[in-house]
Amino acid sequence: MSLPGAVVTLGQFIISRQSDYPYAKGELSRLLRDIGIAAKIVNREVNKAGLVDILGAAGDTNIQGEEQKKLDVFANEQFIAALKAGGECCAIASEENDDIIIIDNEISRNAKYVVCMDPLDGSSNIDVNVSIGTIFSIYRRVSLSGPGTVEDFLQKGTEQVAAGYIIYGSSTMLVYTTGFGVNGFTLDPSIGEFCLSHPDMQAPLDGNIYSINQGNFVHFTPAVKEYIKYCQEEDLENGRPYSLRYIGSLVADFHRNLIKGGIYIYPPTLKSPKGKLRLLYECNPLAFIAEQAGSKATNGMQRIMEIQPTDIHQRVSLYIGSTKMVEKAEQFIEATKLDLNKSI
Ligand code: AHM
Ligand code: MG
Repeated sequence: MSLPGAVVTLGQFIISRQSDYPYAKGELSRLLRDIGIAAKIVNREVNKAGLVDILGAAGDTNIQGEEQKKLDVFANEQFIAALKAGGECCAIASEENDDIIIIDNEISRNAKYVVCMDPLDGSSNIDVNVSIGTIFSIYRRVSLSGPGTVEDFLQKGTEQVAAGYIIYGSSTMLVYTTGFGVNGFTLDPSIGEFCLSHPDMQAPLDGNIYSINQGNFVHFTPAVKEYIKYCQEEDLENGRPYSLRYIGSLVADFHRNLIKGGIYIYPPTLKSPKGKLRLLYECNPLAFIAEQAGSKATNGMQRIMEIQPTDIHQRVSLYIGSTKMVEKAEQFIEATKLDLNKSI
């Protein structure tokens, strides 16, 4: 127990919550700690990104003779290195790698957990000083021992043991859940620690922000077009028209909507007929956090966390955010399905 008003660091908080898992021996706590360490290293580099003209661009060689890496490549390497060094995870699936990364050494080979991650999400915002994020998700392996396998990753989101994100924004935050609510930690740069700043986060049930790349309107399904029109209609009693806010970094759009109330949608488009976002690296972890905070996440028809993955890089449509808003969007999808049935 900490004294009222005392700062609680991520490390202290993780240890204090270990008793939530009477059967656990501390492996999950150590895994979360490893992710927190990598996040701080990536944060340091993200903050330096604006100095690229001074320090050299990606591909250049710096003064120490080291090659400057693109930030997303750097982030991927840092998280992989931290997870390898920690020894609590037997395999990693990353949005940046075609195949799973098997950590086949003495210590990690028989570790209990596998980690899915999008090391630096929001690629279009990386070089322009706009918020970006890291998303991660942890599963207990299904193979009994030995090197991790693809099957260890092809589990439904309902099997997640923990999930979280780091947002590199006006301040850097780490938000995570282990299925006992959602807690947010802000990095205090003066002490280099993530400190508990948003305990037991609860999302508003309803909101007045919608987030979607409306530039793709022409390619949206009739249901999505109708829902957008609904968002734009005047209905003063119910707070419409809603505000459109779209950063183009999923973590940042999700984080804002989680706190203020809102819906984020990435539906199928001509360019991405199955949706753009990845089930394992982006949708499942955020769905776990959303549900734990009282929000909702579906593909328009089915709960995201109940979708059976068949491929580690699988893409899905995503409707995520305030429960009432997601349910309203689903009503539009249901209504167009009924219309279609009538016309057949
Ligand atoms: P990325 O993993 O290549 O960065 O793509 C995911 C990102 C999300 O962060 C964001 O919400 C979305 O793609 C934006 O896509 P678009 O530019 O098509 O609106
Ligand atoms: Mg991504």
